[in-house]
Amino acid sequence: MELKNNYFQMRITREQLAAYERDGFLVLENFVGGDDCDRLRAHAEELVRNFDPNGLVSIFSTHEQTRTSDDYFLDSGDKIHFFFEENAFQPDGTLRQSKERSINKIGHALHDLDPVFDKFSRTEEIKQLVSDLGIADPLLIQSMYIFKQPKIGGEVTCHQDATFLYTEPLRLLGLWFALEDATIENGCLWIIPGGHKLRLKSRFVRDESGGTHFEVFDDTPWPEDELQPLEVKKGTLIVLHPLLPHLSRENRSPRSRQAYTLHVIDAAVDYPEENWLRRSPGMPLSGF
Ligand SMILES: O=C(O)CCC(=O)C(=O)O
Repeated sequence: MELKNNYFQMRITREQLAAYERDGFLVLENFVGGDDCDRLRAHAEELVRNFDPNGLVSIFSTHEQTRTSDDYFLDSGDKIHFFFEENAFQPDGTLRQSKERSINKIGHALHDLDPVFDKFSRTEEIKQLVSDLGIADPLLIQSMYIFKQPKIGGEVTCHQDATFLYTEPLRLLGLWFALEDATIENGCLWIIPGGHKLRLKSRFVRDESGGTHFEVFDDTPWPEDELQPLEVKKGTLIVLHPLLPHLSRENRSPRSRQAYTLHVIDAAVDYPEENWLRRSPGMPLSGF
């Protein structure tokens, strides 16, 4: 990746650090160059082009759908798996449109298994930022490429990232890279400023029988009237505190809203076994 600035210039300021602590998020414009965004998009498109959906499409059209698709999801912590938009299928289980327009996201180990994603994810600028935000010994735990497809891009309901990736104590960062302009129309992120001061509402955990469930600590509704849209330009990085409530709405517009997300934890904290996302012993986590 071309480095537009050296990493000393990319360090966040004291004011930005204070804003992150106060608001639970940070918007860093032009963090990534436009060409790098385009290269990542072209590469994701190539991955989808080379992906054979036949086995999976048939899975989605059988009674086994829930169990098998859950297994495919739960196995994806150390793989590159492709997940469909909920509205991608017709009642007979076939795709309504091309597979390129049907994939919701790719996850969850792109950064370790794909050289292009590895290079995008492991830069001096990201390393420095993560260190500035208090992660002393970083491990890249999860990556997702999110398409938010035109017309059928699904909603992501309000959540805290720590629900899905929990550490004890909580030391986790969510990095959300806009690969295209994100607007209200095409399904940008919405956040509750300061909402990271709310407690963790739930944890998504594996149960002993092999499935998953939500452990709920607080079932009061989110103060959704406090939600604010983050409309950002391509190349912007949004940093999310693990307790910050956020969501994205459906995309009914004719434009996609592609984004790449990376989650980083600190090697010094405990990553409980019951977290849904797991690595096989042959694929340990690594840093930058
Ligand atoms: O990009 C989106 O639409 C939502 C992503 C998100 O909320 C997440 O990765 O936690």
